[in-house]
Amino acid sequence: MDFKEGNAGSGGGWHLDSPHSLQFKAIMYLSDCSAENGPFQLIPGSHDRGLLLSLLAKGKRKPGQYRFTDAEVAAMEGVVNQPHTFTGPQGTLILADVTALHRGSPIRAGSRHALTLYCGDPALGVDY
Ligand SMILES: O=C(O)CCC(=O)C(=O)O
Repeated sequence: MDFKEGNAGSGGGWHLDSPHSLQFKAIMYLSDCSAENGPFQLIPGSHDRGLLLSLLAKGKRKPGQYRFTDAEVAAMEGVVNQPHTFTGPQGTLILADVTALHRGSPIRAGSRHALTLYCGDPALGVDY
């Protein structure tokens, strides 16, 4: 991905891939990744189903909602943790539970190259 004014980053903003079935992604940076060029971010603990239910109960998430604006994530303050940002040199491999809230952060400058492997259980209808 290259910098473009107003870009939402890889993955198109904050989302979770599924709250129902276990899924993870393996992301390898093919270029150095700093805070500027779109590092992967994940909110620790946000895979917790109890937490997702408490967000529903507090009206901070709609049933079936998988995508969240920055403002919606900011409004979750006190319910979810601060995002963790994964910067690293070319060759860094990230294994992420993407039932948690995550995104590639918006690219502020330059570009980011990465290889992503989507992993899930075909028995649960996740057939990548
Ligand atoms: O590439 C990234 O940093 C995250 C991508 C992502 O979450 C997606 O493609 O759904």
